[in-house]
Amino acid sequence: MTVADRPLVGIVGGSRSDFPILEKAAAILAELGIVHELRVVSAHRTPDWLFRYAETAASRGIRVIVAGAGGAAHLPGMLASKTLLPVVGVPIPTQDLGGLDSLLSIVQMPRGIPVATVAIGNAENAAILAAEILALGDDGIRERLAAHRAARAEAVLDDESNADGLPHGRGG
Ligand code: RP5
Repeated sequence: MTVADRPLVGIVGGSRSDFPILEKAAAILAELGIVHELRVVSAHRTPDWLFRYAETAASRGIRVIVAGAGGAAHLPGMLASKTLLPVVGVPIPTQDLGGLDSLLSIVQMPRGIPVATVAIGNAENAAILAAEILALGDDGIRERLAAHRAARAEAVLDDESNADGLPHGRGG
């Protein structure tokens, strides 16, 4: 594996059942041309693997970790406690409590060990935030992010409901 092939973002889920949500983060990173990996790392079933993943991530070239977990979701916080890399937490929706349990478990980190937490199930925003962090030191990613955002704005402005000729701030 060359340096260019090494993942910059590590996406991890507490269970393979989290992948349908986390694959949305992977899709955004792919759109932005950011190399990433997607792995299962369970805090309560494989704590030793969690520690090893966190302790080796930076030396493998990972720059941001996106961690999704559901229920008593301690994976993002535990990863954050074992690495200085920024960790973005994705609360996974749950059957019994709708993901409020995941959200509160991830967002309510005690002081000193932050986890940047996105909305329940919103893995897309986790990927965009990871890209924004990487863009601080990478002009190519910054330009692709700007284009990505502009394309989303265009999609709203081009919606057929806006086709009545009213000026909408795009020089019209
Ligand atoms: C957590 O428990 C995972 O993050 C997942 O969201 C939840 C349920 O896991 P499974 O029972 O589907 O493996 O560890």
